[in-house]
Amino acid sequence: MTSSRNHVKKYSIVALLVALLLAPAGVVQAGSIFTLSIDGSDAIFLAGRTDLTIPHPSLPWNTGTHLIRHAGPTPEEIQETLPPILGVAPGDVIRVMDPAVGGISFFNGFGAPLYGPGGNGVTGSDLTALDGISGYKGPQGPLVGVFLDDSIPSSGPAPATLDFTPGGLGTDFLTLSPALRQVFYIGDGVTSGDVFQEFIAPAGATRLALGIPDGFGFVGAPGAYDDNDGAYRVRVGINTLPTVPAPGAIVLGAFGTGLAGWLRRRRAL
Ligand SMILES: [Ca+2]
Ligand SMILES: [Ca+2]
Repeated sequence: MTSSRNHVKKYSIVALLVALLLAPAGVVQAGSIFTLSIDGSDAIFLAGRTDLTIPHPSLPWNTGTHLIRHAGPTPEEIQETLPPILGVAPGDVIRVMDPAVGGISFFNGFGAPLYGPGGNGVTGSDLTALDGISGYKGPQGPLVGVFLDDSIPSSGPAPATLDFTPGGLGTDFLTLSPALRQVFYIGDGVTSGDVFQEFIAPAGATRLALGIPDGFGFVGAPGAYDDNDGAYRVRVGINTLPTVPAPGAIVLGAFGTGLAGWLRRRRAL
C-alpha cells in the first residue's frame, strides 16, 4: 500500500514537471526559489555578453567593449566574470532575500571593509552605460539586476539610467518595473519597513542577471573590478516569497553544493 502510494507520488511529480515543460511561453509559472552566489567579479555590465573574451587580469581590455582596470597589478588580480542568470518570463515577480552570508571587498587588499547586497550609503555611484546595458546611479556597489531577452546586449543605444538616489526613485520603493537592459538596484531586497520589494519582468524578458556595478570611485565608465574579492549569497523567489532553506531540504545539482556551504556558514555564526 505504501509502495503504491509512493508510485502515485512519483508519477504526480513527473506529471507536474511535464506540465511545466509543456506550458506555453509567457504564462506565469508556479513559484521557484533559487540560491545564488554573487562574486565581486560579477560585472553587471557584462550581463549576457557571451560574445566577449575577457582578457587575462594582467592585460588591459582591447579597444571597443572594455571595462577599465587598474594601471598596474592589484593584490587580487581578479578577472571580471559574467553575472549569474536565471530564466524568467514577462510579468514574473522577483523578490530577493539577503541571508547575510558573506561580503564583497571593492578596494585594493583582501578582506574588510566588506559590503553586503545593500552596498554603501544611499548615493555616491553614477556609472555610464556599456554597449546595450544602461548605466547605474545610486548607492555604491549594491546588488543590482538587469532583465534581458534572448539577444546579446552587445550594441546600443542603452536604455536610460535609473536614479536610485534620494532625489530620484530612492531605494525604498515597493514595486519596480525596469525595462529590458536597464540596470536596477536590488540591495537587500526589502524596504525600510522590512517588506519584500517586487521587481517585475518586462515584456520580452527571458533572463534576469544579478551582479555588481563598479567603477573607479564608483563613478564614470564601468570597471575597477580587478581589486574586488569576496562573495555573498542571496535567495531569489520568482513568483513566490524567498525563504531560508530548511536543513535537510531536497536540493538539486550545483544548487545543493551552494546550499551545503550556506548551511555550514550559518552554523558557524
Ligand atoms: Ca573595485
Ligand atoms: Ca579587494
